[in-house]
Amino acid sequence: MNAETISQLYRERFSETSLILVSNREPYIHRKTRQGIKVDTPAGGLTSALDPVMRAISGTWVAWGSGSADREMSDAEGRVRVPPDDPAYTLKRVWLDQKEVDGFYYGYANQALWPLCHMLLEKARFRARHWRHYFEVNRKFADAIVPEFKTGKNIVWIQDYHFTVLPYMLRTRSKDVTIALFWHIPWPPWEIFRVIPQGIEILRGMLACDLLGFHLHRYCQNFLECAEKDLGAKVDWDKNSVFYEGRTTRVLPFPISIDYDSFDELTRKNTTDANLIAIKKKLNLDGRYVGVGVDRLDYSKGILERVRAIKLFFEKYPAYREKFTFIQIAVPSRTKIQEYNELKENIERMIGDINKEFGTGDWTPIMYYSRNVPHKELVRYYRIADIAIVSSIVDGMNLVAKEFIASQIDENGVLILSEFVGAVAELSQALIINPFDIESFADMIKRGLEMPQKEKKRRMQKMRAYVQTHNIFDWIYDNLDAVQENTH
Ligand code: GDG
Repeated sequence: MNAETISQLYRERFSETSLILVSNREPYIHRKTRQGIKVDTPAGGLTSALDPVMRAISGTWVAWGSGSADREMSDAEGRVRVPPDDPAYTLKRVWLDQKEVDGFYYGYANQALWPLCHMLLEKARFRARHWRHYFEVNRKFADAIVPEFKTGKNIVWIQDYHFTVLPYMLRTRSKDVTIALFWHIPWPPWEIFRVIPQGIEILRGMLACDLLGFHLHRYCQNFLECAEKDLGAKVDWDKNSVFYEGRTTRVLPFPISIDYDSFDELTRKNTTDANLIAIKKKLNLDGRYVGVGVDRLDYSKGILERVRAIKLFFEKYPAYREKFTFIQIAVPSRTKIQEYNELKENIERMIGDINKEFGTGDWTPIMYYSRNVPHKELVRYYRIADIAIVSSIVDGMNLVAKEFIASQIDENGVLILSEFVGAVAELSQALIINPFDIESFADMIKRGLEMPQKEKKRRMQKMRAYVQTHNIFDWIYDNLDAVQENTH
């Protein structure tokens, strides 16, 4: 599948069905700048992959209007036609004040649900006022969505953990609408989930959906167990479905992926020999092995564990000092939350100490960039790397691993991958590590750097073939296909 085939298919299939897509982040953000109003498109793979689909079927996208010029550019109902230069569908913005953003987004979504689902209970904060804002924001979204229902069939496709109670709110207002929700992070085992005080409301809210999607079968099983144990819902384990309050919800796995072709193409365009020579020269990497890590700065990504393993690698294998440089790109994220700031400080301190201990006048062991790097630049780092390290301690899927693979156009890179990321099930040709076992982790870095050329190619070819044929458009197709089976 690619953007064009899927768009063609859906133009026909959705001719009598309206699709309303719901996400926290919007696909187009209007920002005031000194030079006037500018439009940003978030770099996220999902928004850019869904955009052509929404254009083809002329749907409605409902999201939080977060840009400083968003109100100015929208009508009284928050609607604006997008893409701005070639309008094809409607973006409906929901307005949130600072208190709501703090409670709903920074509070409940990212300090309660995020750590809970990543099984890091010591980081979870369950505050009643955060829950109140979360609930109210979900209601605001419901108020924005209902007027968009058209006569005929309506499908609402909700993205992520920001909207657990929204399905129930929509269902109470319309029995006929088809509702699906895709959950982008892990779903924890019942023993963990039961800790959250609002567990019942959350499960009940989600079971108003016709379809619930998770990355992995295991997350589906965890969800079904919670529904059975906490709600007493009737679970059909063979059919992956739950019967609750007179309706059936199917709970299915859809492993997400990336726009492989775009990544491959972006790499071919932006990583000419001249580009790569220039970047290596600029960073003083000539004649050295290079490793790369790219992450949103989040405690689930195992950045500290990675840095510890690299330190041990230099201790155990001193011959690699001055011969190997690791480049860590860590995009600041959720910086209003103290936990995230502390993590940033810890990472920076640890890298500083390592650079002081091992570095020389001519060589920095770990180069650290704490900023958003545009994708066309990111692929250059992926290309100059002999190894990429993804060492999350828990991760729903992890798209960086798949992006690294798509950018290995010469099939030379080695992927070192944590056994705790969802993507590991599909990428068995990676070198698999346990990020907590730093001895073996350090040894695996050495193995990656010393892997014979033939083996590198054999492994990378297999993974590239897999990601190419299991891309983001296949994922969209599988989701919408399953949703359409459920349309009322
Ligand atoms: C959640 C789940 C699941 C990173 N740095 C830069 C940059 N990035 C982009 C990457 C990649 C994305 O951010 C990160 O995606 P991940 O999948 O690794 O992680 P989360 O953000 O935590 O996403 C995850 C995902 O949802 C999808 O369902 O896979 O498990 O946690 O696309 O390229 N992009 C740019 N500059 C950077 O510096 N442009």
